[in-house]
Amino acid sequence: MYKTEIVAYANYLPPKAVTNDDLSTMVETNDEWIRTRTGISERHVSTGETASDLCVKVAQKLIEKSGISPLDIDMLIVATITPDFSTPNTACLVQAAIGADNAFAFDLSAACSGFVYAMSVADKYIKSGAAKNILVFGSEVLSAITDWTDRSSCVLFGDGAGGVLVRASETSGGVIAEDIHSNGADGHKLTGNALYIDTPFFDNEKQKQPYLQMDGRAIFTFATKKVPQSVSALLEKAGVSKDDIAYIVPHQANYRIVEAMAKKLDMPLEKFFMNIDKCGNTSSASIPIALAEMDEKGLLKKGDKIVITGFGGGLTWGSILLEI
Ligand code: B82
Repeated sequence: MYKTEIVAYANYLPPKAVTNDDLSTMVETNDEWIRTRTGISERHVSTGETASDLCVKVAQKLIEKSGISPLDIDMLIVATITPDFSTPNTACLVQAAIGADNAFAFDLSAACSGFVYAMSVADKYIKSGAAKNILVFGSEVLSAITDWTDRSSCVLFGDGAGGVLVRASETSGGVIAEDIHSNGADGHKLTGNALYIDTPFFDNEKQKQPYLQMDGRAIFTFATKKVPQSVSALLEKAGVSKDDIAYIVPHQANYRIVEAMAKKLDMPLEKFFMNIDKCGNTSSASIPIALAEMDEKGLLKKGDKIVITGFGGGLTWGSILLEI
């Protein structure tokens, strides 16, 4: 059976950075309040770039870093909750832009767990022998579904994309184990961009709900309970001890969530990679953006074991053990 090896990492943030001070001129908030509650100092926002545009930038870097011919790419998966269109899917737009003419391409919707889910899918295609080279992305333009008049939510989100090239390998390493879950019954606790039906056949009396909305307390409790459980279950399945993990790369939702997770797992906070200060919460993009930054900084060392763990709307959550 093949192994799913990550051969290249890349990310792309739109150039416009919006600081907490910038936001304090738009809504009643301030830098100290935002930093102490979330860990965020600034976020990048699109000035017109769509989720596919961000992915194309990432794909070009992945192609350059790995030397792969676009014609050798078998499959593209884009995890996103902010696709350019309902159809064509974002991944097809990326396929066309990079000339991956032999690939098939689709989007995956699992909110902030999207990249973990997409890696799980890619892993199955590789392990079955159905695909050899796959581009896996997380890409979001959350600014388009953010209520910029709501001080409790507009300070949280950012735009960006990250991705990896995974390849069928016969050597050791790659995706070792996974632990993935959903709980649709609590889905209403974190929602965004509801389909609005108002037609000649139905006069909708409700308001449109285009924006991200969340029951902060409830999902904080969900994340700090379920994610440590998932990481523990993952390590137990794989027979790997916490001490053998070089880094945990969590979805960058909120600094305080990660602090609580570290405490519950009884692991040092330094093992949890964080870059929320510069990016905010970029949903499905946050883990691959973090991985590419870690790669650039030389933190991903051959043979090291790391855990990526996502949690978000759905509700969805899941963890994957990777050997670099
Ligand atoms: S919060 O409710 O305002 N809070 C926790 C009590 C502040 C410390 C809050 C804030 Br601010 C930001 C994020 C969350 C949160 O719980 N986020 C998530 C939880 C689960 C899954 C995804 C997320 C996410 O934000 O992406 C709470």
